[in-house]
Amino acid sequence: MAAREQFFAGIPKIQYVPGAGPTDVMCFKHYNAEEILMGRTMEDWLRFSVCYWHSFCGTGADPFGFPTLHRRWNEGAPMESAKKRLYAAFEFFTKLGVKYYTFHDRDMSPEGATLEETNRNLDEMTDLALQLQNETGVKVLWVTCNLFAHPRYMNGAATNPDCHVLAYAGAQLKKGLDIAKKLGAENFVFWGGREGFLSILNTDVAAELKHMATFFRMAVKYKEKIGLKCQFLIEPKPKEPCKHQYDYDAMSVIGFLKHYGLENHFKLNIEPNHTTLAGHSYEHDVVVASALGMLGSVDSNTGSPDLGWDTDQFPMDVRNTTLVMKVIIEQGGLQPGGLNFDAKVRRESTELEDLFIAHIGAMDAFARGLRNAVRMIEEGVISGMVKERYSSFSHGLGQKVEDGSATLEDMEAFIKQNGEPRVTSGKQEKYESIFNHYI
Ligand code: XLS
Ligand code: NI
Ligand code: NI
Repeated sequence: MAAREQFFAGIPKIQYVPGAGPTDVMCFKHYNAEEILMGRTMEDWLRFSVCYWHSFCGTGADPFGFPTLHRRWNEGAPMESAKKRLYAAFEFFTKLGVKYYTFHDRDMSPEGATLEETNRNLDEMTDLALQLQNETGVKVLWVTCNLFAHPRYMNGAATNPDCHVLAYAGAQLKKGLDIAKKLGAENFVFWGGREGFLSILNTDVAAELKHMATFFRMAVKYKEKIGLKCQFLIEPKPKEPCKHQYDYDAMSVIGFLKHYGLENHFKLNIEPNHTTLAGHSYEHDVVVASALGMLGSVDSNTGSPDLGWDTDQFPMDVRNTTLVMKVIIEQGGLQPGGLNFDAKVRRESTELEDLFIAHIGAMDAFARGLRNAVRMIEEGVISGMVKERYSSFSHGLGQKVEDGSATLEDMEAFIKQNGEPRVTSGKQEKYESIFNHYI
C-alpha cells in the first residue's frame, strides 16, 4: 500500500516551549497539556476542539472575492477530496495535539442526488473517520446537521412554512443522530441558521416556534430510542443569515426551552461572536448560561469589535479568555462540552502554517486565561469582595428573601424599624484595577 499522503510535511508535532521568543509562533508558550491546575490538567480544563468547516472546507471566498486558500485536500472529485480532507484533518489534529474535532454532516461528505445516496456517502466517510479516530485517539466533541446551506432550506428547516421541507430536515437529522452514535460524539449541536424570519408579513411566528419545539422533541425521542448518550446543545445567534433568528441569545433560548418544557434535554453552546452580534459584551452569554445552569460548550472565537459581522476570528484577547475561563472554572468545567475553535484564518492568511499559528495562538490565549482565572479564584480577592457586597442576604430579612419566604409586609415592617438604607459604593473601578492585576 502506498504511504499515506502528508499534507503538512515539514511541520512536526507542536511542543510546549516555555520562554520561547516573540517570533517563535510554532510552539506553545503557555499551553502545557499535562500541567495540573486546581486538580485538573490544562487539557481537561480546556478540552480544545478543531472545527472541520472553517479549517478544512474553507476556501477564503467572501461575497466580494474568489477563493484565496488553495488546499490540496480540496482538489478532485467530491468523494475523493472528502477523503483527502479527512486525512489532512487528522494529520492536523495530531500534530497540534488537540483531542477533539467538530463537523457538520455535509462537511464530512457531499450530498448525492437522493437522500439514500447522501447517506451512503456519509456511511463511507464515517467508516473512515471511525478508523482514524481509533488510530489517533482523537474524538468527536460534537456533530451537527447542516440545515441551512442547501437551497431547500432557504425558508427555514424546522420552521419552514412547508412541512415537506421540515420532513427533509427531520430525515437528515435522523441520520445525523445515527452518525453521532456511531462516532461516539460527546455532544450534538443545533444551530438554527435559517430558523427565523426576514419579513414578519409572511411569517406565522407562533406556528414556527411550535414546529421548532416539535422538531426538538422528535430529536429527543429518537436519541432515547437509539440509546445515544451525548449532550444536546442549542447555539444561539441573533441574526445572519436571517434578519431575526429565534435563538437570539442565551436568555431567549432558555426562555424557549422552558416554555416548551425542553429545558432538561438541552444545554447551550455559546459562541461569543454571536453574543457580541446580539449587542452584548463578549463574555455575557457565557455568564448568563452558566448562571442558569445551562452552559454546555463554547464556540471559542471572536468578532471584530468594530464590525457588526460574524467574522469568526481566532480568540487572541487574553482579557476575554480570562473572563470566560473564570466562569468555566467556577461551574466546575465544561465537560462533556469543550472549547471549539469555530474560527477561520483570514482570507489573506494564505500559507498552511497560518492554520497552525492561528490555533496555537488561540490555545495559548486560553491557557493564559486559564492561568489568570486560577490565580484570581485561588487568591479570592474578587470573590471575597462580591461575597461581602451581598452579605445582607445571609441573615435576617435577607435570608428570608434568599429562601423565598419574604412578604411585602415583612419589607414594610423592616423599613419602619430600620428607615433609609445607607448607600454604598459600587467600586467598579476598584474591581477593574484588581482584574487587571491578574492579566
Ligand atoms: C454559524 C455557527 C455555526 C455553528 C454550527 O454562525 O457558528 O458554525 O457553530 O453550525
Ligand atoms: Ni458556532
Ligand atoms: Ni458563528
